[in-house]
Amino acid sequence: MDKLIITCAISGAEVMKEHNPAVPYSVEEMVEQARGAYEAGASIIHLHARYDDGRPTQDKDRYDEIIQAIKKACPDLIIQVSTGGAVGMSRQERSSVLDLKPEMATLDCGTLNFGGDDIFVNTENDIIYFANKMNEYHVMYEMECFEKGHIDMTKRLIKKDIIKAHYHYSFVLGVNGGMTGEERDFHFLRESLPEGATYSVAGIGRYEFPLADLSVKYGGHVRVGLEDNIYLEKGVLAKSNADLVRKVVEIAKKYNREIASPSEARQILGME
Ligand code: KMH
Ligand code: ZN
Repeated sequence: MDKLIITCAISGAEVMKEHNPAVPYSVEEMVEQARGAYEAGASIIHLHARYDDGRPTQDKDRYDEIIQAIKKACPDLIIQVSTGGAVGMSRQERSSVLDLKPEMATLDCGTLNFGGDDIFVNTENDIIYFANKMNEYHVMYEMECFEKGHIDMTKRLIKKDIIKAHYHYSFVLGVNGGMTGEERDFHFLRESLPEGATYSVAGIGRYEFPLADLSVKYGGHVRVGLEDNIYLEKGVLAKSNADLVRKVVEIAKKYNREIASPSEARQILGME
């Protein structure tokens, strides 16, 4: 089995300090949370930029400021920027961060309800647009799939040579409007992947650690972080993103799975 790649989604676009005071907004807070996650065992940071007042933004200058500051603190950490942004943002707004030619970015592979009246829109043409831009800029993409139809979409785009190897997926499960994160959902998705693909799981809310456990056990990778879940255990808020990463490291010990460094993560994902 490959070593375990832990991704930490430190900020998100929806979760606020009112939900958990550790959610970072300022550049300094982003660095503090990224460094803590890295020192705890994360090799990838999934990043949504925020303004100091907490508003999510896809402004590339703000991203640049945050990325440079994190790189200064943790030079080898892999920074995966979000091209999902926040619900309601346009394709152009979401993709402008790619002009920075980041090392890695998310590629959201389908539309879904996103709680209440919200819809997270990713049409086929959106996906093609993002994939083409990432191919042009040599950005490694992680394909976010919120349900099985999204994997099927990637397979169609692989056949058309729009999505290119190495195929790395993230199953984001438990969104209110997407697929749940029960054990059978996990097996259905991983058995549906194309040959040679790697995958990570991101369980939302109560699904975070049960899914992490399954993925560690079956050779997948894991994403945790305040974007996805604010609790260390039922009723106990995580004090930091690092708290959540440390819990995955404990799960890995249970299965004798070693943790990948950023450089090992790059090798596993075919990035170098
Ligand atoms: N904030 C969600 C609407 C991604 O980062 O690529 C979308 C999201 C996915 O978080
Ligand atoms: Zn995200």
